[in-house]
Amino acid sequence: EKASEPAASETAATDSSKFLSQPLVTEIFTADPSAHVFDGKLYIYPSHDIDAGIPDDDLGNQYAMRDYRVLEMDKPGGKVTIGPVALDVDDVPWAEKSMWAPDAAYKNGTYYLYFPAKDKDGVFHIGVATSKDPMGPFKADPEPIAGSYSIDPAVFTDTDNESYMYFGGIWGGQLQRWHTGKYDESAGETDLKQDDKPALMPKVAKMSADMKSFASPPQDVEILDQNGKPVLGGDHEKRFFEAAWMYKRNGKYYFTYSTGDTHFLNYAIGDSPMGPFTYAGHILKPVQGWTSHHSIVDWDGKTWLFYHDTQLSGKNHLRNVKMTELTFNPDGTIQEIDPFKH
Ligand code: FUB
Repeated sequence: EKASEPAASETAATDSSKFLSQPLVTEIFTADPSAHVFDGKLYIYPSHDIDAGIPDDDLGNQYAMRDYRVLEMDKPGGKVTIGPVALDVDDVPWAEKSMWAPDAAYKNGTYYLYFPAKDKDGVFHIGVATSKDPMGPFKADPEPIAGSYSIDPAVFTDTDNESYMYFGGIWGGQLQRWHTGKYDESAGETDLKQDDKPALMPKVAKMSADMKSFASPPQDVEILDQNGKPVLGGDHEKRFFEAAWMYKRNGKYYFTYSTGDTHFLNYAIGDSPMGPFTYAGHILKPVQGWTSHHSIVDWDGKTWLFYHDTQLSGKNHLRNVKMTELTFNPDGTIQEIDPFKH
């Protein structure tokens, strides 16, 4: 009888939940994890998901977040500390609601929190708030960053100390409404519906030395296919949707993003932080839940992917952040992760 029992390792292999990364915190719902290493410690700047009782729609009104809380970790696999409220929408003079995916940066003794929110007219802009402590509390500037719009700011500081903000998101993120450079509500609620034309591209702007304004107007982040042609609007498995993140490795710039309605995390590689970038593949297959949003950071000798899914709630708008190791092939390409096997 003993011989017919499966070995312990075989039993484990059939139970995929044993291989899932586990939520980093369970006390609150968190999403869109932007991870940074400051002074050797890891800080995560996530969205703080709440249930506001708003039904799901394609504009994401169910993502009705109102504040931010920072997570801190001493070592991979170590205890995760949940900070107090770092910034509340009531303390942002220009913002009314929808405190979506934030990011943070550090320069010259100051920590900067960047966040998208809707103003009183329901239009997304990007705000900035500062603190002397990476956990906050942060004090918001009275106005959004001049010339900013749409969602999902990601600020990358290069080895020459220049910083860049990547941003944008279509559908509920409103990027399609800025296709002329001015807000145009008639552009609708999804994309420009031009499947055989270049897709709407994310934006990048160099930051001024004060880290609170753009040094130059935002420009397109060009994502090209293997033939050097822009990825098309109809190519939903490749085109940019939201969740920009820049990661630099061996002198190459990896522009990474979510494909939204096809639920992949993708990457495209370039030689400059301003692009262009050539599409290179998927990083993460679809997770449980509609959205996928991530960051990539080197820490403790490894490269980590921070991402989220809905393991704790089973609901799209109540997410939990996770981390898992990212592995590169010798040619610099990324080994695609199946979230149900990690
Ligand atoms: O968390 C709200 C929105 O959902 C984010 O801004 C998007 O990237 C998506 O994750």
